[in-house]
Amino acid sequence: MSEQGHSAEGRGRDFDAVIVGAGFAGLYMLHKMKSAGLSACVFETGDGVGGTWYWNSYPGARCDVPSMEYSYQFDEDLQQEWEWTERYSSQGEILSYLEHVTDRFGLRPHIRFNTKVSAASFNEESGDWAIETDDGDQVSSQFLIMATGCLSARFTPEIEGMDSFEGALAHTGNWPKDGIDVAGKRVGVIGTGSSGIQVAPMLAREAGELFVFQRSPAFSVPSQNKPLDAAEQKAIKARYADFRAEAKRSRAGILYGLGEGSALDADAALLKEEFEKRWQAGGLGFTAAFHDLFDTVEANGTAADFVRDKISEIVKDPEVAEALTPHTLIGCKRLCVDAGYYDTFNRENVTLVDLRKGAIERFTGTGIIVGGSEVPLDVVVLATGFDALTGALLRVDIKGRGGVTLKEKWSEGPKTYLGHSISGFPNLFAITGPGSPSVLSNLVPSIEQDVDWVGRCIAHMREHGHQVIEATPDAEEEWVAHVSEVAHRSIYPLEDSWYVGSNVPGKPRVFLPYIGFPDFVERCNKVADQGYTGYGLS
Ligand code: N01
Repeated sequence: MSEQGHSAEGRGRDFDAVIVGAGFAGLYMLHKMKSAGLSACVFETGDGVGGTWYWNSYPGARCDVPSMEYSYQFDEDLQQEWEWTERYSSQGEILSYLEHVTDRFGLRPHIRFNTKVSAASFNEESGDWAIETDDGDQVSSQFLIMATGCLSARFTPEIEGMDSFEGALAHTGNWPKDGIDVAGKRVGVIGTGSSGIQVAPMLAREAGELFVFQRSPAFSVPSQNKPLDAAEQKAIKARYADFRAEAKRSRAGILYGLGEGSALDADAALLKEEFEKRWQAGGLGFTAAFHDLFDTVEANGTAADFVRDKISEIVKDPEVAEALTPHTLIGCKRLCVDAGYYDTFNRENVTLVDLRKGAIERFTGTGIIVGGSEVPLDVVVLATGFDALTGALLRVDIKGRGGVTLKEKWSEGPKTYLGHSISGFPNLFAITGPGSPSVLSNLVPSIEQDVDWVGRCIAHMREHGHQVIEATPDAEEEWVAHVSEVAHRSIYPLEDSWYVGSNVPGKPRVFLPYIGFPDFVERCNKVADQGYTGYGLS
């Protein structure tokens, strides 16, 4: 490692900062550390950069935040020069962008690929972290920065006989780099969240037969993706700073154009007109049609009813349409964005397997047994999601003060201060961790917000000769209570979803993200401006 031994403090440690993960967060964090003259190293499990966009290379993988917003803004030249080709970028284009960023800022030599961080423990005497990798290496660092992503720890359900399946089996979150040949084959997809909804229409075009195994139907709205208009791109770039600033003032940090009216004040004609406008415009702005769709069950129901009607219009077989129709709140389990998902079920080679009528019993060597009979399959795609927000952090054996593990500390749910700091775990930062806006915001600006905050904090420590920073237990308790209180002002926590951890058996039910990007930024800035209130510095 080129930076080894160049600690600014000369205290004999290997690095000032070890960063885990080379996705959007890890790359920018590395750039920040390098720019500040610190020695830093990124450890990355994969053999390339990209994080989420490296692993989720399944057919149809695409972002559902517009390209002009789902990109870095820390470097004006970068954002002016990069040309996005579509309104919503494909996985491949985002990966090319991140590779470009890596080389443009000279980051590659400071990334150790094919190396998984397995454990980290805080040394109370030296104030450093000892970090172990799965190849048996150990390095020391003052700061440990977990840039491990919100949706990176794959969730694979335990289904009897899965290992004995003789066909091809892949999780969407770990798609084989040379793809899977599905042409003319019998293909099964388990799961109908965002990943399943994106992959199914693509597989249906190639497969001989596609079987979609659905346990819970999901709400999805069309993306209406299209090539990005050159004039539109130019106009945004002409005022990019203002455009970004405007986005940051919105609830999710995305320019959805939140409707000013209440759904409860609108009559049937206005509801239909507004929702239809949003449906035609495409994307997640659908649930911003009225300002109160996440405030009350009644308001939310107006949007849910509209999509239910759409499903029955699109899907020709009424029985299949009914099986695809969720009778839940909309958007409280992450809203999906698709390219022809419901219409896929009008194809002759596509079958919906409704698991509410008969659960998956087990795999055989040649298929899946459902409700007593076998669905023969050549390929099975697990679109079964992630152990969101906490999974990637807890899968590393992290030990803080007194040898207390993060797993022990979070046994009843995650506790953080501002989403990135954890009492008892000094000098550790989690980028877009639980208790931050993260998955309820545009993740790239949220990442930049956290990285900038951590960068400023470390600079403050250097300036004032501090070696160790740690959130106080009181500040953490208050933050956890605040995150929960804000969440419970909305109807989000009412629904089962990965937002509350209910998709992973045994995971404590806690609403994980913080609702409200502008409020979060204000609070974080205030803490820094006031000299890091809620922290102990020594
Ligand atoms: O995961 P999910 P995902 N038997 O948890 C089912 C982001 N993302 O990977 O609902 C049968 O949403 C499970 O069923 P149920 C986005 O934030 C973004 O799709 O628990 N089924 C569910 O249907 C998204 O929300 C993009 O009853 C089983 C599915 O698997 C997040 O990632 C694209 C099962 C999991 O859905 C996660 O999405 C992709 C079992 N034993 C992902 N276990 C875009 O930017 C689980 N399921 C567009």
